[in-house]
Amino acid sequence: MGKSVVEKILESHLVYGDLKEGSLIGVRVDQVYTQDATGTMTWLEFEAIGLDQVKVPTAVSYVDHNMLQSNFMNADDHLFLKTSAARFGAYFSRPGNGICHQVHLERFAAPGRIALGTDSHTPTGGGIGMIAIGVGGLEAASVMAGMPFEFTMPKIVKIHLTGKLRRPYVTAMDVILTLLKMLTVKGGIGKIFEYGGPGVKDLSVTERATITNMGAELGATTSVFPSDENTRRFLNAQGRQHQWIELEADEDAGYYEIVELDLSEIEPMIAQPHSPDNVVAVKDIKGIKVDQVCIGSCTNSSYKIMKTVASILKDKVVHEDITLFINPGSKQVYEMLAKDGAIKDMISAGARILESACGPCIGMGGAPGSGQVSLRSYNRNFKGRSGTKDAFVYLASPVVCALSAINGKLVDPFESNIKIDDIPEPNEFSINDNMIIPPKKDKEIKIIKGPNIKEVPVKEPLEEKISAEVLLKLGDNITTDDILPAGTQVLPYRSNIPMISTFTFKNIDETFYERAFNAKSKGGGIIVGGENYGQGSSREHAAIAPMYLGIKAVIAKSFARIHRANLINFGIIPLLFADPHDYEKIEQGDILEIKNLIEGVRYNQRYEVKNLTKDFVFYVNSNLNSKEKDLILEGGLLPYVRKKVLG
Ligand code: MIC
Ligand code: SF4
Repeated sequence: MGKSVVEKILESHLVYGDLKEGSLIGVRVDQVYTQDATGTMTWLEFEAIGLDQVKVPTAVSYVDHNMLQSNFMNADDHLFLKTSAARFGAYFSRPGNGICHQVHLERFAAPGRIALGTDSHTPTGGGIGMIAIGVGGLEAASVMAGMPFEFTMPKIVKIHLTGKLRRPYVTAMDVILTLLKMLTVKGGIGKIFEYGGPGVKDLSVTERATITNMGAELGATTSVFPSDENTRRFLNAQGRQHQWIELEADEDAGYYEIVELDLSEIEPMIAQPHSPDNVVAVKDIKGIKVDQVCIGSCTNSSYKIMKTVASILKDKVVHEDITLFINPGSKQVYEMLAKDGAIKDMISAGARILESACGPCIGMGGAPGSGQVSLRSYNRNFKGRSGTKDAFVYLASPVVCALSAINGKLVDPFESNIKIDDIPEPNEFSINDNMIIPPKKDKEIKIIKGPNIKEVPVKEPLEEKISAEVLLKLGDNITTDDILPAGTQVLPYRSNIPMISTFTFKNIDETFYERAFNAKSKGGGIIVGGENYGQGSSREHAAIAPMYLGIKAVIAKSFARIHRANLINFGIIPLLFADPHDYEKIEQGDILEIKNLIEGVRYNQRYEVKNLTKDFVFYVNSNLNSKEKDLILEGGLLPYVRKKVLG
C-alpha cells in the first residue's frame, strides 16, 4: 500500500516504533520553538536538566504573548528568554517581530520537517507541509535535550478537498469553521488530519496555515497539507526556495477515514459563544449588533488577508458604536502593509492598530465592555478568555469582521454592497530578519533572572495510596483557560508557580485555591471531569499549578492530548472512568480512596476507587504507555530526563 504525507514525514524521522495506529513511536525533531508565556518555564526546565546546549538543529525563542509590560515582570521575562537563547543556542525573535506561528511559517517552517512548539497552535506549520505539533514546555525541553519526541501514533484522516472557494466572500477561515461544525472540538482527538484532493491547489500556503492553525480547535494532534507548486511559490517569495521539496501522498495511500469537502459549497460561517464548534452560517444570524471587532492573531494575519481587510476599510469609517482592533501577526506583514499604504487605509477608517502580538486574543488588552459582543477573526472564544467574563465572543473570517465593523452589525459578505478586492499572494515578501538574533552558543553568557522568576517545582515519586477530597466536579470540554486563566493579571506570573497557582480554577470557583491549599496537608485533592478534559492551550501551568496545590489525580471521561501529557509530565495521574455512568454518582466534597497505585501502574492499570463518603466502589483505568508509566512512578518528566540525559 502507498503512503500518506504523514507517514512519509514520520518514517523519515523514525527513531523507534512502528507507524501503526495506536503504537508508541519516537521521532527525531528538526525544530523546536517556544513563546514567552510558556517559554520561561521551558527554558527554566531546560536549565534544570543541566545541559549546556540545545541538541536540535533549530531552536527559536519567540516573544509575543506577554507584551503589555504593565510592570517589570514581562520585561524581566524577555531578558531571561534573550539571555537563555544566547546561552543555550537558540534564535531569539525579539518582541515586536510577531506572533510565533506566523513568523515561524514565514522564516523557518519547511516541508518534510518535524517541529514542536510550546503552543497549541503550532500546527500552523502544517500549511507548508511540515508536521508541527503543540506540546507542553517540559516535553519541548526534553526534546531540546536530545530525547526523541515520543507519542502514540494517531489515526490519519484524509480531508478530501474538491472545488474552489468563492473568493473574496469566502475564506480559509470559513473552511475550518465548516469542519468544526461537522466534527466538533472533540472530532480530532487521537487524529492527524491530512488534506488532499484536487481542491488543495486552490489554497495558498497562508490559507492552508489558517486551516491547520485551527485544527487545534478540533482537538487534532496536528493537520498537514502536501507540499506542491503553491508551497514552492511561497518559499520562493520568502527567499527560501532551496528548502522546497515535493511531498504528495501516494495514490493508493490508506486512511482511517476520508471526509469529503467541496470548497465551492462553503459559505461564510461563524462560531457563536462560547465554543469554536458552535458554528452556524453567517446568513442565519446576520444583523446581530456588534460592539467590538478584532482582526489578526496567528489565525488570520497573512499579507493577503490583511490587505483584503484594508481594501474593505478604504475610504470608509468604522461604525460609531464599534471599536476595531487590528493586530497584524508579524513584522513582515506589518512592514508590507505600511509600505503599500494599507495601514494608512486602516488608520484612516478609525482602526486601532496594535503591535504584532497576541493582544486581545489572550486577553492582553482590548477586553470588551460588560455583556458586549465581540466579533473576532481569532481561533478561540471560550467564556472569559477575552478578559470580560460576561462578553459574547464570535469567531468569523476577517472579511466578515471588516464588513461588520463598518456596518455596526453582523454582515453576510454576499449581501454587502462594499467592494472587496481579491488580493493575490505576493510574489515577494519583504525579507528583513533584523529582529531575529542568531544563536550565540556562548557558555559565558549569564542568564539574567528577575525577582519574579522562580524555580520549577518538582513532585515526589508516586505514593502507594491516594485518599483525597474531590475538590471540583466539572462538565465536558473544560479548557486549560478554565483551569488556569490567562489575561493581564495572570500571565505575568507564568514564571512564578507559587503566585500563579493562586489563580487556579478562579473563573470557575473563587474558593478553589483556598480549599486546595487546606486539603494539601490532608492528603491532597482530586478533580473530576467529563469528556475532553483540558482542551485548548498547551500551557503546562494548568498541570504544574494543580500539582503544586497537591492535586493527586484527575478522573475524567476523556482527556485532551496536550493536557493529558502535561499532567503526566508533572506526576498527576490521569484516570478514566471504566464505566462513565459512575461520573454521575460522585459529588464535590466526596472523599475517594485509591490503593495499590504503584502495582496498578506497573501491571493491569485498573484501580478500585472507594467513595468513602457515599460508601460505594467504582473502577478507573490509567492507559499509560511504558514511558508514561515510568514518568508517573518517578513523579514526572523532569526527574526522568535528568537521569536519562545526565546519567
Ligand atoms: C492560546 O492561544 O491559548 C495560547 C495563549 O497561545 C496558548 C499558550 C499559552 O497559554 O501560553 C496555546 O495555545 O497553547
Ligand atoms: Fe497568540 Fe492567540 Fe495565537 Fe494563542 S491563539 S498564539 S494567544 S494569537
